[in-house]
Amino acid sequence: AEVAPGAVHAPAWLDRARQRDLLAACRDWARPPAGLRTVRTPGGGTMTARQVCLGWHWYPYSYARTVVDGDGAPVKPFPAWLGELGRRAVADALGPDAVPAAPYDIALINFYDGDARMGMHRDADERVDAPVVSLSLGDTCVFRFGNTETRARPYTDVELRSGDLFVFGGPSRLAYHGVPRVRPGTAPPWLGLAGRLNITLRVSGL
Ligand code: MD3
Ligand code: FE
Repeated sequence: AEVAPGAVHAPAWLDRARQRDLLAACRDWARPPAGLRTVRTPGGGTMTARQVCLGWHWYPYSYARTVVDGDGAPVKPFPAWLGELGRRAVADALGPDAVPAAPYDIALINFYDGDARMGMHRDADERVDAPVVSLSLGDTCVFRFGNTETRARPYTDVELRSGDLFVFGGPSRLAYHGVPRVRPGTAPPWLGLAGRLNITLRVSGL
């Protein structure tokens, strides 16, 4: 379903086996060194979703090859298979012409537990306009897709469930978006995940 120009939601894009495999990979990536961390913003706040990065390490508001705001370790490598998954996702959602020439080289993995949320923001730290690929695992969330002008209304709320794909390209690449709530206990029982996990794949242009 196209939620806005260039923003396509593909429910249940990952089958059970692929969800389980991706979760197992995320649990592995979350281990130290360069594992799961709490993100501190320059204003002194902390993000409630914790994060692990592959390929390039994101910290507000830049990218580095080491975990500059954590244990200082080199960021984990971005695996080729994950880039292939990203290209397939873009081709399925937006068509083969939308697949970027440059390879996907960043994964940001956000873990939401308890009351974790994400405020309205834009992703503007990448140097190129390649589509962002988002994959959700675990609990259902309310994803808020806004506009390119302001973090306020108008916006569209969409429920993202375990296995869903969302691709943000074209004019949607710079839209405000956020996660106002996660619905606890809604993860599929066969997955074995308490909470929610979101994997975004990006092209750095670096
Ligand atoms: C629209 N993550 O990592 S995924 C983020 O569920 C982020 O963890 C949320 O916002 C999450 O930056 C939302 C959907 C998403 C991701 C990246 C986008 C939507 C986007 C980039 C541009 C436009
Ligand atoms: Fe974002």
